[in-house]
Amino acid sequence: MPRPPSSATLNELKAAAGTGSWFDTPEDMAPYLVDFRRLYRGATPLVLLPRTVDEVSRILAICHREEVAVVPCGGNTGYCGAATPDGSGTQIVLSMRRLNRVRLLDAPNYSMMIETGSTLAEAQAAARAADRLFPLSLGSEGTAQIGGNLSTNAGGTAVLRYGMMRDLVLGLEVVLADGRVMSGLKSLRKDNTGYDVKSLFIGAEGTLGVITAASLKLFPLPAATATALVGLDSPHAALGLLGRLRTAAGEQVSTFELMPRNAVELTVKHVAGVANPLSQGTGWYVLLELTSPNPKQDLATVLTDELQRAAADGMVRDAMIAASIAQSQAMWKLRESVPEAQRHHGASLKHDVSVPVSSVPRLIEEGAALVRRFAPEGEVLSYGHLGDGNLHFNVSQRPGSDTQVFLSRGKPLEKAIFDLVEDLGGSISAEHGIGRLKAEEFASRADPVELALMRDLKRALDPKGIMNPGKVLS
Ligand code: 2HG
Ligand code: ZN
Repeated sequence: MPRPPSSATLNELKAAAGTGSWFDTPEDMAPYLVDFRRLYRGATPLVLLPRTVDEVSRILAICHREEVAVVPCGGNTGYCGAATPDGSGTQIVLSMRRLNRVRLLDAPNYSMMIETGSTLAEAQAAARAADRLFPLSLGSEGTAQIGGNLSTNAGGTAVLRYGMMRDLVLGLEVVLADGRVMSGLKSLRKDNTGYDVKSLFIGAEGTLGVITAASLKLFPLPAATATALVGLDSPHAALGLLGRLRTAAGEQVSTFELMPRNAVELTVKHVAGVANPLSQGTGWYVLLELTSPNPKQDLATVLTDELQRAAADGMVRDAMIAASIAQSQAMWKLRESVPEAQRHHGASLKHDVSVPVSSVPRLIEEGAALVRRFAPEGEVLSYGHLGDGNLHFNVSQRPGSDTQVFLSRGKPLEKAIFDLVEDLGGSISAEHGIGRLKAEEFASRADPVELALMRDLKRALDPKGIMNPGKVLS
């Protein structure tokens, strides 16, 4: 069991981080004590901001020796409270934001070694400067850090084509709980030397060690793009369109995002500068994008043909293909502003879940019936990454209803939604992780053998239980 740090230990930790690399005043520490969704508030005696791997290693060696708990923190954009300390005031916060250099960009190898305090946008920009694409893409990319993306195995809007963060990793450098450094920064596509140890730290949310640098896969930069906003009658029709596009354009289909009419309407209402370019007021919308590295590829024609065929078959009601970069950006803004619009609209209950792509329409339909039964003060706002089966099955408070009553429906509704997701062969956390928010549900639903293995791994890698206690494994 971790214990409170003595003042001598706190001084030793400050010395290990170096001059100017720590905060201990309430004003400086405040941003580290609350999570992005304001679900959790914590306390800490010290925030450390190391600049080098050696400093991280020294800090963890001290914490291990003294049995002091450590909470690693990236951009603090997570949805599950994984980067917030508990209320005990005994856990040290380790901010990674100053560890943010690009160590090597190997364009012919299509890879990049980057420190994990870099933001996702910085990683994308470094790749772009070398005429390469780092494809992970999500709304919070200007703030979210590579370390958090790795630790939550982030997803976003390009998973259909490029996979999740885990799929984009070639190697990792990790400081273990006792301060030892695992130097696994290889940049190889083929490497069959024993167990895939690096994979353990991806999605571990800082409970096994601290990832300090990563070797990431890069791809050719798109030189042709076709973006469209499509209006349809149902998620079922959207699924049909996805199948047709994949047949016609294969892996050029890089984004396929589903939004219901109320999400589009709320976003136009609440977020400045957002408009709906379609006029027919359909029940559902899809934002889709095709990309190719070949500038001669006429993707707009491929897309027009397919949309026309789909319209003739009654699958598509309305559509607009962006005729300029500005129009494409406006379509993206509509989709990416949905979470912000939902925040403005009032209280919400969120369920980041996944099911096989083919089961998404059933999830939406049967989930809506559960909301009517368990949370009548709520209205469903289910949108997300249809292309990969990840739906944000969110519920917003109806205007005029009582917030406390609505929020009190959260637990029973979540249980019912998670039961449905399990029945459909899905996952209770698709891309946001477990953190503190879902630790209990995860423990009660995970396969017992798999959970026991996870606990064994935790004990083996962090025998004193100092790494982000209470997160992932309750
Ligand atoms: C998205 O896809 C994000 O926009 C946030 O994952 C989802 O706010 C949400 O529920
Ligand atoms: Zn998402």
